[in-house]
Amino acid sequence: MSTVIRNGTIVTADLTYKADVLIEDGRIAQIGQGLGGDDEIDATGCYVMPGGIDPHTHLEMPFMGTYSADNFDSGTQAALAGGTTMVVDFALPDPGQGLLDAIKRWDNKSAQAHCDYSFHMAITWWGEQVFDEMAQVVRERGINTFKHFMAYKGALMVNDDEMFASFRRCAELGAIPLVHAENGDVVADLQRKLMDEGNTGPEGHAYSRPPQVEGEATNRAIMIADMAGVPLYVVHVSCEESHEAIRRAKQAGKRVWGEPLIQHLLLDEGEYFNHDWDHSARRVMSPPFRNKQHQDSLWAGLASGTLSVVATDHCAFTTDQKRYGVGDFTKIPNGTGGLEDRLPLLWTYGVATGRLTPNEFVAATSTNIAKILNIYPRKGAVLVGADADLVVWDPEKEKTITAGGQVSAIDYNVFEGIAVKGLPRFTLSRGRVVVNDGKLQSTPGAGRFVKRPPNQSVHTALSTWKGLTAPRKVERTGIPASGV
Ligand code: DUC
Ligand code: ZN
Ligand code: ZN
Ligand code: ZN
Repeated sequence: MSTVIRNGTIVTADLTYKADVLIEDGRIAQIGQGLGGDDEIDATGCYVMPGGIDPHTHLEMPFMGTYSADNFDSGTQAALAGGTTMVVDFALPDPGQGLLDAIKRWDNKSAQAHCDYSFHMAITWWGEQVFDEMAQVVRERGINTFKHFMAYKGALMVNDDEMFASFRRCAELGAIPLVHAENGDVVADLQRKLMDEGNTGPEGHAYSRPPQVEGEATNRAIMIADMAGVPLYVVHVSCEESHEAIRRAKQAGKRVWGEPLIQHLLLDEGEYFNHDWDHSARRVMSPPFRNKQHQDSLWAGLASGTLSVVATDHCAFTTDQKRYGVGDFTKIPNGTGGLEDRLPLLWTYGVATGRLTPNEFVAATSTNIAKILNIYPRKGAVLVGADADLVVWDPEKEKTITAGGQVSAIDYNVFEGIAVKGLPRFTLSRGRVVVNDGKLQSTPGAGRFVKRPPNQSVHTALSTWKGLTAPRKVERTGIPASGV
């Protein structure tokens, strides 16, 4: 059985050209003119692009007393509906839980995935078991990225000594550390102060996480990574302070990548003020939305290449779940959705406005992260031999985003009422048509885990601090991890 995508214009991170794409056994078999196949997909007037890769999702995540509402079933369907054909979720160990046990839990959740997926491994504590199991995580499970939360004190947060230990271990294993960069100590202090003063509403969330807490943590993580001799990937860069730290590091030859979210590019802090409680609480995420100057900084970073990847941090909670925080903003589950809307929004407000070229769009939504995660060109490419994870993109197709029309399981959409022009006509997951003119026809369990081997070459230029081997243990200097 073969399928041919005919009459489209192929857009990759580098090239734009007219050609047909022949797919056999889930892979791209041939690219050329006048190709034929058993099935034919008409891409007249459309772009044929690598499907989106969202490197930052939290599906069915145990967090702040509940679980995020989109699981691998609804979440990956939402992804496909919006042209995203692979997600990377975060396997989170419970306090004191081993890494391999945590991955097993994520294996169970992800059995319902409709598209291909992978995991990042979160390091939430440090000890001999973590030290030892990191090697197995990389070598046996094919996970080459380790996430560190510098915020969520008393829950997911790691201290600097733990982070330095883990970064050095990453260096030994050829893995890449990721950071959620916010100063968790300062956030906890500001939260207490705001609550004491009676600022209990969702706007307190924004006040407790100013850009400085993010800028400080980003700088700190960059310096710690430099001393450990590892590259660094900074998730959800939301402000100029953090972007500036990344720019400066890159300019000094450090290998640091920054990931803005579609939410921070388009939504601003006004959402937390002069709105009703539900409206604002639904938009509580960390980091919070920022002002227009920060948004301009992020767009400039994407155009200039100082920021590399647009993600979502998709972590959706229902209005009822958000209401856990009535009377105490620190208990509002942090997170927003975006999986379904990332590509159409970035196209409409990035490409159609002239801020990004179509090629830059592909780089930011797919190819750059495939390279960073070491799965290129199997993913993120339109090349012979690559997986046929493709989106046939209709730049003329329009819709207005509404909660009523979405696949995500929650009862609202933070982009409600925003018009998009540019949507998938077809989405293909390893050669299968899973979205046909807006209609989902995917299968739970069809998605496969994608192994990601370590990429030693990104470490080779970073050997200044060689000889600092990772410690198997560190004394905890702060309060112990106590669960989510
Ligand atoms: N931020 C969120 O808003 N939700 C999930 C975790 C995170 O860091
Ligand atoms: Zn985060
Ligand atoms: Zn508003
Ligand atoms: Zn996240």
